[in-house]
Amino acid sequence: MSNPLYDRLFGIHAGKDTPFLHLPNGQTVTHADFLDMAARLANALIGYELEPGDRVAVQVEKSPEALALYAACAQAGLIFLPLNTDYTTAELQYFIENSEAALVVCDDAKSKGLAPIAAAQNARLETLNADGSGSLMRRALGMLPAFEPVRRSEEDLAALLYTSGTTGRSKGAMLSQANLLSNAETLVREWRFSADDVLLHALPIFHTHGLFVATNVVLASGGSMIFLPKFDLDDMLRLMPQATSMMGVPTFYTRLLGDDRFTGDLARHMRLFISGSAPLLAETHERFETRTGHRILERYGMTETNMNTSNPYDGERRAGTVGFPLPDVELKVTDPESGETLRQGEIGMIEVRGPNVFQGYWQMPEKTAAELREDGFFITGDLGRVDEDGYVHIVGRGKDLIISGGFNIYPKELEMLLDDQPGVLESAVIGVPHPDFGETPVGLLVAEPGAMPDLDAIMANAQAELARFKHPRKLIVLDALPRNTMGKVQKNALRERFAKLFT
Ligand code: MLC
Ligand code: AMP
Repeated sequence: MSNPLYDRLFGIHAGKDTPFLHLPNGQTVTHADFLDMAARLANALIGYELEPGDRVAVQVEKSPEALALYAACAQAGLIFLPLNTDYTTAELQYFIENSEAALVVCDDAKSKGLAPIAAAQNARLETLNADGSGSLMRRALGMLPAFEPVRRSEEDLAALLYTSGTTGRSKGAMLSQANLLSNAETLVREWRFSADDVLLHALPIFHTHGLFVATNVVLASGGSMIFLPKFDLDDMLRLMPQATSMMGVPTFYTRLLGDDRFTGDLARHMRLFISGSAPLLAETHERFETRTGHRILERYGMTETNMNTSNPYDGERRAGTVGFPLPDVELKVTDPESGETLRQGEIGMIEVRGPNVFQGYWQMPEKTAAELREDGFFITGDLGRVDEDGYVHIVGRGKDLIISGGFNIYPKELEMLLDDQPGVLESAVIGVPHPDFGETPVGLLVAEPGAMPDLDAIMANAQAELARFKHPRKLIVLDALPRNTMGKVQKNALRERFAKLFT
């Protein structure tokens, strides 16, 4: 039976004893081993009486088993919903409820807190730990390593990835099999991935970058990955000589450059370094070339669209740009007010259309209609321009968003929490430059008349509610927030004023 995502990424490797995952302990998982694990998991999932199209919410550490769960969902026709391992129980509750997940898979340590949430949703709760232990694998190990893929079409949904909203709660981006496959196959061609590639993989696998860009490209090309649980500088330096390629957020590159052990020699045999998820400073690009002789290939994408543009494999990789629209991706720059297409060179809203563009937000037709035009163009929220040679430049964001080390933080979410704190009249959260994370959030508070907000207590409350990467790095009390004549807080003025806080 046909299941394009499973067939074209996983099924093509059936029976192959070729390496797929190289683990830091020296072990190798072959394609055949991996597919056996996935099939056992698919049998276990179906045993839980899940139906094709059901959502499987997964908050687990990166491991071969966690990746096999993605394959198992594809094979069983289930919608994979990966979640940041840093999310607190309060944050998870929303995703589980909103997606109406039928199964929640989490670490043993999280299961107690999630049990009532899953129960209220009539969802099953199973566990999978970083070492592969837990109730899910226990069950899977008793299953047969063979599973007939559930029939699916390219239009069926493969994944639901949550992305925060500028005004309210997170939105689940619905990604179809065709969205994922078309992008993976294009990137394999554009970036020349082959069965000879060994990708140094240190990204998390709960976001587009580590899951769909990195993993799907390696799967579609038949290559292998050095599969690290997280970015660790010592591991990166030790294992780079065994790799041919690396994908990372800009923080990976600045951290490598910050270590003298990272030399041109260590990177000499590498074929390709790719950066994305946040702006790579032209200065980092240049320092990297001076140190290693390699020009980093920068590309641009997002959860809703996978990858949209890329610098060329052959030809000039231009620092400070994100290259050209990928084949099949149409890109235009429009007037944010009128939606009219602007002339080449003018700055405006970047809109994209193509087989990579998602199907809309899960059960949010109004939000979908506001961002995805009827003619298929998606309004990215990124401001940019196309230069005279066709290179796309991202010059800013029309959306109020902070990107810290490649993770997105929506100021609105922090502001709502800060506004509720004792003694706080109002707040504004801004992103300021940070040497390691690129940007980091700072909370600016205005006290209620006569009150003295307890900043330590407020920070502790924020830390209890929010994932670690969202914690404000600093809280500052101001007399008032600067506003324009319309009463809107002038965040640009605040960003300028606090630009040098950490640099
Ligand atoms: C970790 N911390 C962060 C953080 N990551 N804080 C802010 N921003 C981040 N990104 C916390 C840790 O929990 C820790 O808290 C403290 O900061 C210092 O940790 P660290 O050891 O220095 O950080 P580390 O764990 O090494 O993580 C940094 C990182 C990681 C950059 C390696 O964040 C990372 O892998 N980022 C990649 C994100 C990503 O994949 N984005 C793709 C999104 S998809 P404490 O309390 O212990 O001190 C997308 C589309 C596209 O955007 O185009 O690709
Ligand atoms: P996410 O919603 O996590 O998928 O983040 C997507 C956002 O990351 C985009 O809308 C951009 O703002 C940003 N982004 C991704 N790649 C780049 C890049 N190469 N340069 C600048 N911003 C980027």
